[in-house]
Amino acid sequence: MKTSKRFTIPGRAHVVAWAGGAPHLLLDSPGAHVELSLQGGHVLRYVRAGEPPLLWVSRAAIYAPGKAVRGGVPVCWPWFGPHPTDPTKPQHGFVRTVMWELRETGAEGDLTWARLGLRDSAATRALWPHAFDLELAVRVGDRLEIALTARNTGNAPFTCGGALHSYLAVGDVAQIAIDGLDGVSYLDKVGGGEHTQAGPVTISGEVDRVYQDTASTCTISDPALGRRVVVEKAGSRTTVIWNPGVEKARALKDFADDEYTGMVCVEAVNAGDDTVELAPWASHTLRTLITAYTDANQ
Ligand code: TA6
Repeated sequence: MKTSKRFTIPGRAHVVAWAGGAPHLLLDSPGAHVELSLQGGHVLRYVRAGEPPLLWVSRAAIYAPGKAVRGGVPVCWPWFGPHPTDPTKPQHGFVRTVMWELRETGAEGDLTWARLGLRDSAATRALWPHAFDLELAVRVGDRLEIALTARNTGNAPFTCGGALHSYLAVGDVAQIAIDGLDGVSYLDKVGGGEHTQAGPVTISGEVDRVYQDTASTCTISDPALGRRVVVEKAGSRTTVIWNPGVEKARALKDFADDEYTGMVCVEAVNAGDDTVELAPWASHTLRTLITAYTDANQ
């Protein structure tokens, strides 16, 4: 794929060729570095000066055409999880495995940003018979902001779900506590049933929970790394918390067996009753904002 020099901003933005075949865009602000792949519009790295990375990517991740990288912030759209009616369609929709176009890069003061886009095609319409324009805005400054705007460019309404499926890096998942979901109802995809969260979410074994009707900010307290990671969201009424645990990690070929202790997913989602209906030319934005406070800079 040809990407012209027009997106280069010295010291702030440039496109590099990547072994897996997809160009990667590197974005730098005075205090942070972000790397994203044009395949999937997939933010892979977010590192703040002097701190361990905030996003997690498996060392067993597979970088290949048509394969979503295990980690970072995969973009799931126009559905989250399995297709509502057709199990032969790809899990988490189809946009995380196709090439997006780079539309703009910019830098001003402490902020560096990029806009990527994806429009419907014969291939997407074969999977989902609607016309759309998707835009992903990535902004890095004192935090990482990722905004996915979906616009219905057809002449009939459609309903879509989706997720910004963030993999956050933690020092030891067994020691973390996630605040922000106390009292929220969730579907337990591991043990089954619907439950109500009591206090912070802690992780001991596989956790796969769909928290419903919540707009809350989640804060991950990570004593092993001496930091709190704050995951805000907007345009999302569902939050998913996922850690595969040892067995599921072992079963995933792009997830090294021992890595489940170093990550947790805190995902800004719209699924189930929280999907969005868009009239012709209407749009909806799903947003996640990630930052961290270390014990040193509380
Ligand atoms: O967000 C949690 C989840 O739906 C889990 O059930 C698990 O499947 C995870 O997403 C990863 O999905 P993937 O298709 O990327 O392997």
